[in-house]
Amino acid sequence: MIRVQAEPYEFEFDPARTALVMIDFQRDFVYPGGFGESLGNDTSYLLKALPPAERVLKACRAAGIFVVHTREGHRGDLSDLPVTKYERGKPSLHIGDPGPMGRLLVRGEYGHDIVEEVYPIDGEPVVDKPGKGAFYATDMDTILKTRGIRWLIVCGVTTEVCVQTSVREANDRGYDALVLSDAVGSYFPEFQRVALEMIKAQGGIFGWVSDSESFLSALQVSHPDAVAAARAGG
Ligand code: C5J
Repeated sequence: MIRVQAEPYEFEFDPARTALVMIDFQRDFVYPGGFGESLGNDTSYLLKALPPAERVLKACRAAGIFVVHTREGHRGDLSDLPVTKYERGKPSLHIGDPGPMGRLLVRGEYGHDIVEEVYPIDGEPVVDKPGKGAFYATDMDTILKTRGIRWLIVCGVTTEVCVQTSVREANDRGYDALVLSDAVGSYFPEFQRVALEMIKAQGGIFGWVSDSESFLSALQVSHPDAVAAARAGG
């Protein structure tokens, strides 16, 4: 078992039964010109989460920890897009409208795909989800249960929307989730802080919170080469 310094208390996991879940590191959220910016957000806030998430991803890959990625988005014909989500916020651009990175939040478009730094490799399932939660209308639970996964290490964007929704869903399905505070990002610094507080409050009502360095230090004890390579950028 690997023990990570975390709040509200130590997070203990078996790497053979753990998945790293990389949530929605899509150009549409992280870069200007995508869905996130169309809602009036400053996307630069999210970029801060990428280097820590990349180190964690590389270390997990090298340590043989299972990796799953998610993407939020919709079918090209928008048949899985609720009218409520389409209309919400009265944005100047809607989901499905053309933007500089393709149609906003539509599967198969350049903007919908995952940024290069944390791009999936062979053997890492990509779960396409129409909603905020990674488990709603997806095969995420089947993928994890088939491998006997119990513990989740969570990185991604945005902290108070798709990350928190997915952690709540995971909690209800019997997973223990550890969220890495510097490897998740929000457009709103205050929401980032409060969303993490919510997860770990009441004795870890939804899960645990730590940071990428604490996670890597814990992994280093059993997998020194994997962590050294990730820290060196390998
Ligand atoms: C949002 C997400 N913020 N991936 N999606 O709309 O958090």
